[in-house]
Amino acid sequence: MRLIGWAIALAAAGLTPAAAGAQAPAPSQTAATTATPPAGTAQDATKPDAAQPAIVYGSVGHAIPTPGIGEPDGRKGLQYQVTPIGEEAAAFHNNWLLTLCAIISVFVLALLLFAIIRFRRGANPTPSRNSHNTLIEVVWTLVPVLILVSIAIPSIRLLRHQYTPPRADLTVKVTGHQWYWSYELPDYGVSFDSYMLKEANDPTRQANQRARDPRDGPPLLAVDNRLVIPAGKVVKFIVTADDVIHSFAMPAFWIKQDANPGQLHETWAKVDRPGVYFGQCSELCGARHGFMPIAIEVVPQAQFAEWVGKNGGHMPGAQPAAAAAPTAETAAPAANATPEPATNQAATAQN
Ligand SMILES: [Cu+2]
Repeated sequence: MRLIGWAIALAAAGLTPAAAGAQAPAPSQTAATTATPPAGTAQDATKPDAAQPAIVYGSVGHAIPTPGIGEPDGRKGLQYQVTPIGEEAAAFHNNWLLTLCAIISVFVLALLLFAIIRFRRGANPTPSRNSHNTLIEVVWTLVPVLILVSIAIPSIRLLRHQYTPPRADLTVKVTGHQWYWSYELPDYGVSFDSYMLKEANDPTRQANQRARDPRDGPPLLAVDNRLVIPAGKVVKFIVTADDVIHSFAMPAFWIKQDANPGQLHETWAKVDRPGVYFGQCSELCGARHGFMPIAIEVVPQAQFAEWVGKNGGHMPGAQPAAAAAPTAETAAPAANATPEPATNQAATAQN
């Protein structure tokens, strides 16, 4: 009996809140230690934040975003568009579709009010027995058809413009991962990963991850390594994923392209206005789906060349940079991009 008593006491001790409390941090610790640190930030895990190399805001890759452009600012409607396709689509939506919706809504409301008042029992005690009126029937068939045609023509024209891109000046391969993006500029020898910048007080932030500064961009949208593209050039995005389905979405460019494992999808953008633009993964891709933002910085051509050089790349025709480090970095994402069939199926099933 005494033995059983001891056994019960020991079991109870194992289940006390204190014991549970001691075990509780384990999952978060595991998550923190297994999370991949941001690659390419050249930050030393052994040094505290203060000892990390200072970021020069305003320099290429660290331009300060303009509030209200390329980021949500609480406005109703579409973000300010900076690509020809975005401008065409926004004009179609704002000038034609919204006007049409408003006219139809007001017309239907007016008809309803007229019928309710004019034909109420008090004003119209003996209802009409008419059941057909050829003219009205022709009108209410023909008018909606004409409305649909007036929507279809600009809509199909927009699709045609969107899917017949001009010749690309630059190709960027975009790969979605759980839960970050990686970018590769194959013609320039540049490839890197891009992670969301966590807030300073975020308990999941590692010692070697720098915290978000307001100059990096809004919370949940700022990233450690932005994709930098030249202004006024046609950029072709080859979009794919290496685990589950993600979606590469950049509202100010009118881009939303699914990133599927084992498939290459293509989209494009030509941005004339230099600036910083933010987007997000737009396909539910797992637990941290909401924490894999996209940040693209558009810069003049000279600054783009500077950024390529800084990232160990080279402009086409120029000799590759002497540093050997980027070569290894370039090889890593290529290996990641090779999809493993088994993982893929499991991943797709998850979606
Ligand atoms: Cu995703």
